[in-house]
Amino acid sequence: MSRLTRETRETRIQLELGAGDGIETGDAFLDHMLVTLARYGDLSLAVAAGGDLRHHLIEDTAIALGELLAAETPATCARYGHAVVPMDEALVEVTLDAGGRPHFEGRLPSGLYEHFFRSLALHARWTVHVRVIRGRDRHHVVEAAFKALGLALRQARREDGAVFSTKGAVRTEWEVPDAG
Ligand SMILES: [Mn+2]
Repeated sequence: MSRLTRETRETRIQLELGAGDGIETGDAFLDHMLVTLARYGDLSLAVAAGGDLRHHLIEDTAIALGELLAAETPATCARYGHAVVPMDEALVEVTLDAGGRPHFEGRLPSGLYEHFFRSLALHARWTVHVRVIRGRDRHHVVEAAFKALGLALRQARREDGAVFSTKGAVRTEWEVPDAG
């Protein structure tokens, strides 16, 4: 099990991965999305978080989770993941490369959650492409995006026994940074 605590004057985020249980951020929709990501991504994730503003809480949770996943994804992972998830009228595709190339492409109908996806991708050192194929209900579109990300990262983080790169390396080892 690994832990990460990130504390600033704006937020305090505590994460546990591997044997974690319980997600409590004080924001019901963020909790709902993190529970979804953990379930679809096969992450035993615990989150205890709080902050001054919803924007800071969502952004800093994404940063902390990205840093923890960067440290806890094996260099010999399958690296790529892809999923297309329907949720009623919404249909969202996520394509993921966990090979140490931080990049985000895509639009979500929520600035806060587009920011979450970008912060998570950059801090996890993933390439993430999100494509909203269709959808009218913002809740459905964002939730389908979290489900698709979870399924994609479940594939990408799976141990594959060898480094999947023509360069022979996907990244060097990363330390989990200190809070701040
Ligand atoms: Mn829902």
